[in-house]
Amino acid sequence: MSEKSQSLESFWMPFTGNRAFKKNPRLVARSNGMFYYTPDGREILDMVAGLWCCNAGHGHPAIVKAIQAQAAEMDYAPPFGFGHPAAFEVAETLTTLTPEGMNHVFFTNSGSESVDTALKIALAYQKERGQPSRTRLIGRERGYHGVGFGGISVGGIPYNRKQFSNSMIPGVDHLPHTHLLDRNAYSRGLPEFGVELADELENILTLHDPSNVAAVIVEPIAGSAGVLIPPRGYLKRLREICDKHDILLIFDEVITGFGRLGENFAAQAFDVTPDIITSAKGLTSGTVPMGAVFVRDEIYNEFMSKPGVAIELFHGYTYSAHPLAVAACKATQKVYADEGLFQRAADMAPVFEDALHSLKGETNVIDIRNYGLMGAVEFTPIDGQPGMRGAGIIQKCFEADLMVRVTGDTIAMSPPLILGESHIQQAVETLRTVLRA
Ligand code: PXG
Repeated sequence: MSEKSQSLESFWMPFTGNRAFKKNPRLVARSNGMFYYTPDGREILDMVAGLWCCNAGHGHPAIVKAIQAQAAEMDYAPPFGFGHPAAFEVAETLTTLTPEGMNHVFFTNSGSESVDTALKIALAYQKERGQPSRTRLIGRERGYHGVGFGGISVGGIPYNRKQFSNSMIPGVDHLPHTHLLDRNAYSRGLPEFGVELADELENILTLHDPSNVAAVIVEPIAGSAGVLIPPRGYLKRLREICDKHDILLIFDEVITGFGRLGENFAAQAFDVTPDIITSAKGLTSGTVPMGAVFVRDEIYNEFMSKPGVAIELFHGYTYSAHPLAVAACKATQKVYADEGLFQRAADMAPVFEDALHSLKGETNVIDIRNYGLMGAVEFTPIDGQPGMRGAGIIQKCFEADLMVRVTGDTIAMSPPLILGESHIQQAVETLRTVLRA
């Protein structure tokens, strides 16, 4: 390699402290199964599935083969006004995984695009059905819905909004977050306290009048904010309030979809059916960028019920249903089904839970929480330097051959669904050693 090609300067890295990273880069060059490999050959246990996405593990031969074959067969097909058969086929397969009555899917290329697509569908639907005053959107504090203007507007992570504060879409309110550390610390599975936080939705609706509200969007489990599990009964209550006022409920399942919680979607894990589900990540096991937005039949049918054959929704992407993504998706879904990976996630969840909770009492640990194969350990922040402890811990973990995700002073884990008990033990004992050092 030339001197120039070795420089890290040209790539402006996303959501990364570029200067800190470039002084001390954490590079991975190869992956297989549960592991990444550094350029110098160190084996790193991947307890985040890349970035919450590689649910089938890395380099699954059937998925690799499908992508290679598709690249040779047809590189690209225009999705506006033309189609390719596999896109329709995979759409039909995917809608067998959704709750009943959700049989239509719009393809995107990422979670952010899925969210902005869902918000636009919700707004357009309200107009289509003759309720044009329903324009307001409701998100939640600490919610993460990607980085589009819609997503950051309904999102509730202060840093993601601060640099763009004057450019949010108008008419958005936020529910309170549900992270009640003092009451729910060390909950296993759904926390006991906090269902009443859903009632704040009624207050927001009273303020604006429900006839002005289009949709509520929440992550069933908030991922980026540090794995915030919904209090028992909370999502059901949100659903009831939305039903009462004829408001759409959107579940952002970019992380919770495709087996993460031991079911197809969180909708099934929590037995609450939203009107729209956004997804990405596990859809293709992270192999090729792809997102999908699932809608209830009533929504799709509303758009299709008007006379004429004109375009029903003025929205779409050059790469919607890209052939490589479709091939990857089809192969990924087959791997999930053939290998029973969602059930495997359900089977491993109690082992994961016990191992994580064994860290209770370690230095600076103030909370441990988990559901399915999502888990988090929260630490006391260093005085006046929030986030510094978390940043130090992931660096030390990486040096000890373990990849975990950090958000503030919380370490999150969201491993590939193929993991075994030995991986769980390795991860937890590595973290324990790091915390004791
Ligand atoms: N919604 C949710 C719930 C997500 O978790 C997105 C939307 C956006 O997806 P894209 O594909 O546009 O990135 C996400 C993405 C983290 C982290 O810090 C989480 C995500 C992305 C990057 C980092 O944990 N989730």
